[in-house]
Amino acid sequence: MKKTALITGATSGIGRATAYEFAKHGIKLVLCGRRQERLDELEKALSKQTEVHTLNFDVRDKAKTLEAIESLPKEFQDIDILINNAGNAHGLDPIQTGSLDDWDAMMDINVKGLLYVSKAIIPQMTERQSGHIINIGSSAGKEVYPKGNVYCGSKHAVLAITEGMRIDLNPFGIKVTAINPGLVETEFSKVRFKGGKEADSVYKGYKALQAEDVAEVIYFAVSRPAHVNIADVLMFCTAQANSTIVKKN
Ligand code: NDP
Ligand code: 8X3
Repeated sequence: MKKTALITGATSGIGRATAYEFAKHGIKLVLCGRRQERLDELEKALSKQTEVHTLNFDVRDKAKTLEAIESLPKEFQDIDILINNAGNAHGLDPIQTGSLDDWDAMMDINVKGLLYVSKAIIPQMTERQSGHIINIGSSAGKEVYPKGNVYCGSKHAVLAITEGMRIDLNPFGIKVTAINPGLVETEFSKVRFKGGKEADSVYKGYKALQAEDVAEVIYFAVSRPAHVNIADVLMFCTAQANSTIVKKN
């Protein structure tokens, strides 16, 4: 039987590439995001390969998140694979000058949003005693870099929550995976720098990971045999050694 995946943050970057990768393999898709026109484009493009349903909600809004997931039509209700991917960095500032709004955005989206979506889906997985949750963390969840403070904090939280999920969901046979990429060339830096020109140089002078590189690893994780769980992946582009060392031309 075809599996169904729900992907948050499917309108861009890693989430979008994962939607394309999963569609190639015939996985049914529930694609989530806030930009309706992009959801419509995705539905149109991927419906040729698989069944697609889209949901428009902001993961910061607890009630809307639960309501949207509850509203799924019967044929999309049983989620086998949850990709908790929606998230971003907002700002890159030392702690003493950081913006409270940026801090709220990162904790509310990257941490609390992930929890709201998980809360809406985990009970059906425990009921069926099966499922796979993949949380998109970051190398920023494994180390801290200058001015990364709260973003790194949010991704350290994602990793801790992932490990907690793996423990608590162990009796139910549910797989839990963290995929932690380094620099990936997406809209991430545009969002981090609010469209400012600092974003232009982030991926210059070396070949960063592409969203498709991460999507392939995500598909690898979901396509392992039943007894195999890829628990934790840290992936960098070849030019990157850690959060602060990148070999540029
Ligand atoms: P993008 O900016 O390209 O994509 C972010 C996605 O998240 C968009 O689809 C966006 O959709 C969605 N999103 C953002 N805020 C909200 C919200 N409040 N409610 C619902 N959806 C939201 O970035 P990436 O693809 O790079 O990022 C995806 C994940 O990967 C994030 O968790 C990020 O932290 C992580 N990551 C990224 C790395 C990178 O270098 N790019 C490296 C390591 C991890 P919409 O605006 O339509 O709602
Ligand atoms: C995104 C990678 O290095 O910008 O999580 O934090 S980094």
